[in-house]
Amino acid sequence: MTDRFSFHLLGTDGGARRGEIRLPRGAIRTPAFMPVGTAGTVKAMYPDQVRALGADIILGNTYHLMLRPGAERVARLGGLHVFANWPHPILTDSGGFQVMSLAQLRKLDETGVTFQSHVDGSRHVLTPERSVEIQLLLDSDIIMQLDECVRLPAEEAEVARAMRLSLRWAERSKRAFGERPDRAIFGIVQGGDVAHLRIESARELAAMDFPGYSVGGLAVGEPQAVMLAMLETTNPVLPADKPRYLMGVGTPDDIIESVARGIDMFDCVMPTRAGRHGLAYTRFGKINLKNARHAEDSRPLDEASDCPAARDYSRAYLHHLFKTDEMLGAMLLSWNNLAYYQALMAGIRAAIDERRFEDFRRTTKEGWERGDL
Ligand code: PRF
Repeated sequence: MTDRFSFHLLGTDGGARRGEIRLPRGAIRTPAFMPVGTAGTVKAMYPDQVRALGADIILGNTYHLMLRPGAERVARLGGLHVFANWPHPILTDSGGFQVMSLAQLRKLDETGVTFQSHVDGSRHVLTPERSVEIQLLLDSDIIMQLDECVRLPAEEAEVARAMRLSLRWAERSKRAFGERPDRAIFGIVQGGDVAHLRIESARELAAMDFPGYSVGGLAVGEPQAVMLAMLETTNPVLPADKPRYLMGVGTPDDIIESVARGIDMFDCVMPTRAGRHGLAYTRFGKINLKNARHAEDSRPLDEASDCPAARDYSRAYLHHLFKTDEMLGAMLLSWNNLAYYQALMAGIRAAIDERRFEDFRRTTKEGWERGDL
């Protein structure tokens, strides 16, 4: 056990990095996938189940929790770990990205962002200082600076303006965070699809000496090749001895390709959201259980999986659960999909440890392409 945040680079294989983040609430094995628990719950999953799949950390959202139940209330109830019965590390996003995608009547200026709640229309202000305060009230272990993410495609001038605003907000966020060795605040690289803006952002943030760095503003409408090119541009500028988190990414293929370019942490709603909509991730690629071709298929999703959801229920039964809108369908596919993602991360980590990441990358992709029929 430790009383401070630290990152340890344990080994590399090509561009891929194997590491460990240490925190008072536990260690995070990297490369790591963080299941998304937006409103203090990984949807349709019990916390014990999430943990048993191998998740060392989950994500929570400032935006949702400040609206309901409110950060001060969570603090009075003992913080998010106690409230949600997740005693392990939690990373929180800062709210700006969710305001821009969910809130109404948004107004952004140098001070911060003013918006109306998507829940009840009430008016709220999020400044860099208030975002850090909320994340500390939640008792988050890894806090994000407030930033502005621009959707792509966008004009270069607009991308540059948002990136430089995010740099000024990075300084304010870091100052508001102060000296707290028991947790960490990450700066967020912006700069859209413009290489020189990404480099400027990463350099300036590195000069501020954050405990870790997030890569934001990607997977927001650009092709995968552009995202990967931006990682190749940005990652060499970031300090090698600090963790790198690619925000809101992604598909299993995005994750493997980003690990190959030096990313250590990921989060995405994809496994849980797709699961609630009838889509299963497997070693053989994606399976849409709503499709009528599964109506009499007595095979499980993957008889070789460790996950009961993949092994013990037929595709025909899963198809029936989605046709009848039964809750168990969403529960089983969320479980299957998070199991698949965590097994993928475990496979990635073992491959880097054994310096066979290239081989793992190739055979994993071959499995998706081959299918199972
Ligand atoms: N900034 C923040 N959160 C995010 C993003 C970002 O750019 C993204 C972009 N993929 C997802 N979540 N603060």
